[in-house]
Amino acid sequence: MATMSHVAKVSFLDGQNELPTVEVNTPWSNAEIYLHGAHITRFRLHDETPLLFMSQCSRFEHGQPIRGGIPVIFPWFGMREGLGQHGFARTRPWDLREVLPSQDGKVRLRFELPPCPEAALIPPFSANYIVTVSQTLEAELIVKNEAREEMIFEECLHTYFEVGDSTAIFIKGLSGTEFLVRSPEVRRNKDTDPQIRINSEIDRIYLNTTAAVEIIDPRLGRKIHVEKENSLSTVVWNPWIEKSQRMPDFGDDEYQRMVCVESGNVAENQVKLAPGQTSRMKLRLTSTPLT
Ligand code: TA6
Repeated sequence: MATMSHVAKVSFLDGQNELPTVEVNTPWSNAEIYLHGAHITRFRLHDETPLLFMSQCSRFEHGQPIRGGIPVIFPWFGMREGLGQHGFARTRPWDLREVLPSQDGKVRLRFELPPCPEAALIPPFSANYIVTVSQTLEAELIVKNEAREEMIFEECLHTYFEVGDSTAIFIKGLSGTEFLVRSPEVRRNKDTDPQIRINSEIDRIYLNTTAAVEIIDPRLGRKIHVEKENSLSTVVWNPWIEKSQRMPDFGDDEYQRMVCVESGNVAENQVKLAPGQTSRMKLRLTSTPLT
């Protein structure tokens, strides 16, 4: 166990199924990241309920996504015929390249996606993921086009939030924004409600929005703040009853304690990078007590 400075501690541990993890303890918070998918599985402010939801039924297996936390979705969002759902970044092992504690107690970690067979599907690129743990959790996905041709991709930090009761929360920040739903058929709507409430399955891709989102949770007495940079899409998802029962790595009743508010660039907001160009999409999460 390495002590990186008197105010923060970084430990390298075996997680579930002996997958390697990095645990970060700061004066304000505790975080856990698996090298598998560079997957943040825990972020909690001391003496608070964890901010991120983790399924009790999650798999921790090579080639399988972890259910909960922040899956890194890249280089595509959704299903690709014969290629699977939500890209390959979340099911590959990433390399931990840097651990940078700072005297103010923050810890910054840089992960890099090493070459992998699936990467041959798209032009040469480099992908780095910077996680900064403090009173807030910051995650930044940095993609550089290393090819001599344009690179087009989708990206999404598919964040699962822990809530006291998903039917009691209010999600604010997306009112008046257009969104896509994809089932039973693709439809484009405009959200005219002042806030989102959950009382059935919801799976909406909000488009062309840079808005911060607030999840107001009266049951846990907190407000979760979801801020983003260089992201035009926000996805809101709760599987509800029937889909929860169909998901083998998700408990039948876990839809009651989670909501996904995901920050990315998907569908018509896909990213187009010229040769040598770099994109930097950033997410910042924290929570404050409901006064
Ligand atoms: O982000 C919403 C979504 O695209 C849903 O349609 C649902 O499939 C969810 O992602 C989870 O996908 P996964 O591949 O992790 O089961």
